[in-house]
Amino acid sequence: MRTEVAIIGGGPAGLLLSQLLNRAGVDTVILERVSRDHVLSRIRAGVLEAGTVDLLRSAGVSARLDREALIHDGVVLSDGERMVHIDFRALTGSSMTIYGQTEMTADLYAAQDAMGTPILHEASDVEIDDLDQENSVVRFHHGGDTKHLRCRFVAGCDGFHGVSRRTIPVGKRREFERTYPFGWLGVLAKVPPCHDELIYATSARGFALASMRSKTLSRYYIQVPIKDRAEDWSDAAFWSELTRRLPPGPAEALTTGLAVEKSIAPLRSFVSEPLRWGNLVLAGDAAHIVPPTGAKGLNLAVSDVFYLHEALIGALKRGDMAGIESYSDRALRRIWKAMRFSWQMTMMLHRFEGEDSFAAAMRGAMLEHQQTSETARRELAENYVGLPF
Ligand code: FAS
Ligand code: PHB
Repeated sequence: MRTEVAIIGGGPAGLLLSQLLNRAGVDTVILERVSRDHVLSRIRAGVLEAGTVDLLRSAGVSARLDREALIHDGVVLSDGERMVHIDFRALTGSSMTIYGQTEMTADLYAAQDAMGTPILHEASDVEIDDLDQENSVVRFHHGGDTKHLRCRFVAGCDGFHGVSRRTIPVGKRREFERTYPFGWLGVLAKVPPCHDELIYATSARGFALASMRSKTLSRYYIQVPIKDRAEDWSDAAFWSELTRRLPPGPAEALTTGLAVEKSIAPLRSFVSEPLRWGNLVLAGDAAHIVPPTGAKGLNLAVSDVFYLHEALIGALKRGDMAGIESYSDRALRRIWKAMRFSWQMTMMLHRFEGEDSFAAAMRGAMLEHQQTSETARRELAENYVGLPF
């Protein structure tokens, strides 16, 4: 088998990169470890930056999003008493789009099918060789056979647990990590949202987030100890705890119901540098992980893809390697700023086991400052809606 770009991973990063490259006349093959149904069963991100929507539009995959998505001009930060509105539109002129990652991924699969792009699901034992040669080889098992895919570039879009990052020699990788002693227990329920915008709530009992997918489908999270298991939480226990962490108005407005999905996501800050090793280039969770507190994970994968698709088209269509040579530094500049924002939102809103009264006082002072300073709100809004690509 031969292609120009072998893409490891059929999640949002791999699919969007493939779609953009195919539209520019660059051939790709996508190798995905699990079935398509498994990829589409994942409930993950739900909030898209304007830059993400723009890139989806230029990739020709925004028709359903334009029909179905909600546009939000702000979010609410709250503690037991206060609800502080961060008005994106007034502060930045931008807004956020509510559209599930699952829907975005389904739209990308449909577009790639229409392109006739080879997407090999349940491809296993992927190994990447000859990254220092003119052409590289990706070896893998599929359909009972061992296959070899020759290619000019390999795009590692295989997430945190993928093989791509680990193909870069460990002595050549610089890794930065912060793990948090708690996770987010997330529930998806077919109930109307309790508020018209997202609420990031800090409380003495821990963090909670009221989000949504539509006006009839809500997504809620509560901070739980990292040792908790989703099956230990009944729906009733979840709704009761969420109600105690939300501010009074939304808590009273909360509609509870059957959890159609319930899972715990660990929180981690992680960056691996560089994003390139010979013909291998990393994008998305394969290179970095942010805690979801800043709604940056998916959006950061998209900005990586924005830089990477330009670089690959330059190299393959014009023989210009400048974009490939500068890709890692260019993407990392935006990655680190999103990493900082996501870390700060996590530290500012979560309660740490055994913390002293000073830490709680700092959270209170943070919210007070957001409430009284337009400058503080503008800084938060600028990062939340997404820094320029
Ligand atoms: P992905 O992990 O989505 O996709 C990688 C793909 O590669 C997967 O389909 C995987 O099966 C495949 N793969 C792995 N190893 C392979 C191999 N060896 N060979 C072939 N294929 C392989 N972000 C937010 O903004 N908000 C959220 O609320 C949020 N919640 C999340 C909850 C969870 C449980 C997780 C894990 C992530 C969450 N994220 C959230 C972040 C998430 O949205 C990611 O940022 C986004 O999925 C990144 O997309 P990709 O880089 O494509 O990685
Ligand atoms: C979600 O709706 O899943 C969501 C929204 C905002 C976040 C994290 C998750 O910061």
